[in-house]
Amino acid sequence: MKRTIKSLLLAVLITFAGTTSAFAHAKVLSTTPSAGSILTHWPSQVSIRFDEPILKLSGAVVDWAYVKNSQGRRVDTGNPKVSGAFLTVGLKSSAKSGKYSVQYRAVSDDGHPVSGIFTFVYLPSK
Ligand SMILES: [Cu+2]
Repeated sequence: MKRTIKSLLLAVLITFAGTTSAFAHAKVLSTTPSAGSILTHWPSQVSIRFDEPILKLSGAVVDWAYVKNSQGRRVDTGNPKVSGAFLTVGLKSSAKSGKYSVQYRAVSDDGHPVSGIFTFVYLPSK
């Protein structure tokens, strides 16, 4: 019991001690579509999978994801959904061939934001 309290205290101390916390916050495990992929079919959504549940605050937008075409126009439908370790945003129903970028930000359970960007190419088969 005492040991548990000690390690808890230690954990708290470490958390507040440094800017580079030893406690890893959420990392991206995979994305759908995957980064750098070439798609022949336009997906209905884009999702980012983290290694732990991400924070969801009602009434505050802390997690977001934008999908843009090469002209910088958004092709997502907005209002990304957070479900456990997944951040998902729907896409508009059709798109032109080209390169698309996905930019996202999510907040870890520990309150640290995690952001990133990746691209995929849409090249419909004729
Ligand atoms: Cu963290």
